[in-house]
Amino acid sequence: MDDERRSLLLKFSTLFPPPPGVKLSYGTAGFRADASILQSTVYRVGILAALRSLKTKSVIGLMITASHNKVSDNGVKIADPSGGMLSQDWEPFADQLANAPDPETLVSLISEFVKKEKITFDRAHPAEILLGRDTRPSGESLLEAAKKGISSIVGAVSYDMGILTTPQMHWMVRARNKGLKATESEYFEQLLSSFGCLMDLIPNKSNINEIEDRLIVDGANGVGGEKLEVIKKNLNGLVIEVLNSGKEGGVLNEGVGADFVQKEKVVPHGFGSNHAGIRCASLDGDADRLVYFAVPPNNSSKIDLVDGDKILSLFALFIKEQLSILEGDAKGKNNYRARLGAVQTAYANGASTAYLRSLGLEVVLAPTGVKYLHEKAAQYDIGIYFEANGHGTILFSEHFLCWLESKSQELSSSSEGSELQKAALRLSAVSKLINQAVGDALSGLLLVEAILRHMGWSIHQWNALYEDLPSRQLKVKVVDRTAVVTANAETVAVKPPGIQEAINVEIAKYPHGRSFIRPSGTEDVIRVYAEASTQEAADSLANSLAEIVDRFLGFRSSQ
Ligand code: G16
Repeated sequence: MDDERRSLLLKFSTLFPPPPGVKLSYGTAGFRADASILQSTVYRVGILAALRSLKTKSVIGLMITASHNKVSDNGVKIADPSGGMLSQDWEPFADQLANAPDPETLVSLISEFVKKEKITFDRAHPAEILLGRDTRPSGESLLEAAKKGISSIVGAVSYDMGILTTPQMHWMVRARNKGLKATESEYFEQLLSSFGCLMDLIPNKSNINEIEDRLIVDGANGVGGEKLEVIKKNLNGLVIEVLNSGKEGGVLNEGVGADFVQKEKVVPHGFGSNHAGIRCASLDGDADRLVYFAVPPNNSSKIDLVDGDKILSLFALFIKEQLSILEGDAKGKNNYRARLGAVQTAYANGASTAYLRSLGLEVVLAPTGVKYLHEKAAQYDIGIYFEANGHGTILFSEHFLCWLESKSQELSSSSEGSELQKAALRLSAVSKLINQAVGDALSGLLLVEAILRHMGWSIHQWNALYEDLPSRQLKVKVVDRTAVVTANAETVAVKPPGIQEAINVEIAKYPHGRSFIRPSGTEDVIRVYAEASTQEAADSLANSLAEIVDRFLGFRSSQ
């Protein structure tokens, strides 16, 4: 690195000293911590984004969000050229950058890395970074730190895309690198036109009249509700009412939002028995997660939760149906048997995995974090991945989309208006509606709504696809969460020694018991999951594991 670059880096980095005594890690979805200690980290991630752009000669995204975390937290993550998460082989460098104790160490780390990765500085091809943030009050000043980090690399340019959902940022980066226009209006346009196309293809239009056309959405007091307000008036056949939009004075993710609804299984703030019988959905703070729920008519705060596993099941059923229609083209010249697979995590309810297998799908497990699920889903012609918490999407391979395109052409001349042609058109519309870069609550919601109308199903009929095994999730604060190390897609704890044996003894006490622990990658806690044949048994198994965590790791307090 030449002297001009070195001195610019040194000059700016002295303005962003790291917080003393804090060690941060890139984690499940980027760096997350209390916003007050993140200036230096975000500044350094700005540098990282510029280097990543130079290395890949592509546009990179930098998003400031802490998604489901409390409002006082914030975070930062990178969207790679494909629109997916930062390549995992750059995560150790991200950790080193964030934790470099002083400007000199930081600059020599960067220098060595630039050399090792053969990153070249070419004034004709500067680094380009799209910037976005969610609605957190700390976002604005953190964005300034990111801009400083980017401009610490000579010639790098950033474009502030404003307040966005995280999936919008991933979508924009993907679109830009494909040479397409990538503004928010193009994103909305793609969602609206593909949703409209699916609605036009509904086989029995009377289905639409049989189901409630109203959907009440809990916006988590975050960015998702705001964006839904923009598009809702253009959705024919769907009436959306947004509660907890953030305008009513509620706090982001506090007693609201997909994480709260899925974990606590109670109505979010603002919902009550007046919503009984109406389909309800909940987004998380940056609208990358989606769950549905129904409020029971009996004034109880408990809800019927329709989680990410059920969204996955609904999508799988619909796609399988369309593929089966196409596979039945007896006269077709250009037939193909697509490989359809589902990816879940250890949190997936056992009943959902059994249901997906009963549909004939291959089901594989990945560790928590969409970066792991996405990678596995990309190995199929159509790979559907979902975490139980509502984070997921459907990936279509280029190979499959090329085949679908040529099949559609064949059908448009041989079978215009046939069921075969409609199946091809539906799959093509799904591939445009559903975000190919990352899980997206807005596009997921529109796909759920279109499929429910296609099936003529109420939320209760959808929920009855299978019955969830009772489960419980807890989080336990410990002194050092990194003391827990897991294997086999987080189903086994290999460290600290002896903990898995203690867990096994507890699990053996419960019929159909299944349970695991894992360190969170977004909060400073150990997570506990338990499943058993009754709710009491699942609660008791989860509590026993929390006590084991306490015994092995030093308990502070549980929530
Ligand atoms: C992020 C990740 C998800 C993950 C969740 C919880 O979600 O994108 O894949 O399931 O964190 O992770 P952990 O259990 O490690 O804390 P979000 O919506 O917060 O970005």
